[in-house]
This record gives sequence, structure tokens and C-alpha cells, in this order.
Amino acid sequence: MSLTAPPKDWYIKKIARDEKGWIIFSLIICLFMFFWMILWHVYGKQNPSSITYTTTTAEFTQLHQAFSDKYKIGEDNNLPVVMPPAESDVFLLGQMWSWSPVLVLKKDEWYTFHLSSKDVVHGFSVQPINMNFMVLPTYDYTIKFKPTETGEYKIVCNEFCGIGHHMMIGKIVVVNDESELGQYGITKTN
Ligand SMILES: [Cu+2]
Repeated sequence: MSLTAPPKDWYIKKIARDEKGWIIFSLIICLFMFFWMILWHVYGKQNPSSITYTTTTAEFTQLHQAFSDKYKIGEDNNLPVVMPPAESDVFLLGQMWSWSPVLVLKKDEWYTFHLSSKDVVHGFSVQPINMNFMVLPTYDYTIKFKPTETGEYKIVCNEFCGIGHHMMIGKIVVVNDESELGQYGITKTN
């Protein structure tokens, strides 16, 4: 019965050999897995780590607008198509229910992404590769990013954000050079 005290020193009992064997075996597995957590950062395809800054919606919107205006090369479904130079800062804004702008990036070049939301929490998920980040208003998520394969990638919102959530799809196009823009239905107008 639980209300009676157990016999004195009940826990100082010799462990059976096979039980001891299993304990040691599990400990080895635990330690192995623990060290692989660190090794996966080198060998696994992990999300790059991000640095988060606080910002205001007004400030981020202004930076985003200035970025779009500066590097705009055309339009796609009423969204600006922006081709920033390599090594530059890229501002991507999520809002109900769009990702703006459409980005054209060059393969094997580094970019510094800044992600933020204008209204509610959104999820930045790049498909078909597995990259996922939360996008919150008043926070600037900064990620160093280098696309390594050309093609068209979709940005899918993976945080439910209202009635138009399923239509919140953005676009990133990765090219070797500008001559490939036509393949992705982008016409350079600026
Ligand atoms: Cu959403």
C-alpha cells in the first residue's frame, strides 16, 4: 500500500547483470545521439541560424519599400519583381495574404534576408526545399542565405493567418544570369 513506508534501504539492491547491461547500452545511445545534435549542424541540412532584431512595422515597411523601389526590374501579378545585387540586404514582407516582392536571386551568391510581417504571425516556408522560419510583426529575422540551385521556389505560409491563408504564396527565382528570366515568365521592364 502506498501509505505504508517501504522497508529501509529498499533501493540499495544489486542490479541484475542483464539490467545493468541495458542501462549502459541506453547510456551509450543517449551520448551518441547527444553528440550527433552538434554534428548535424555540420553534416545535416539544417535551417541556417537567424539573428533577430526588434523593429517597428513602420520602419520595416519603409526599408522594404526602399529596397523594392531601388532594385525593381518588373512586375508579376501586381507584385514588384526585384533583383537585388549579390551580397545585398533583401527585405521580404509577409502580410495577409501575400509575400512581397517577387525575388530574383543569382545562384551561388550570398544574400542577407530580412523577414518581417506587417500584421499577424506568418510562416516562411520555402518549397520544395525544407526551410522554415516564423515571421512575426515588429521583429526582423536576419538570415544569411546562398541559393545553390537554379529554379523557381514558392514561399508558402505555414502559420494559419485567416481566410486567405492558402493563397499566400510568394515566389523566389534563382538564375545564373538575367537571360534566363524569360523561362520563369519574367519580363524586365525597368
Ligand atoms: Cu498564413
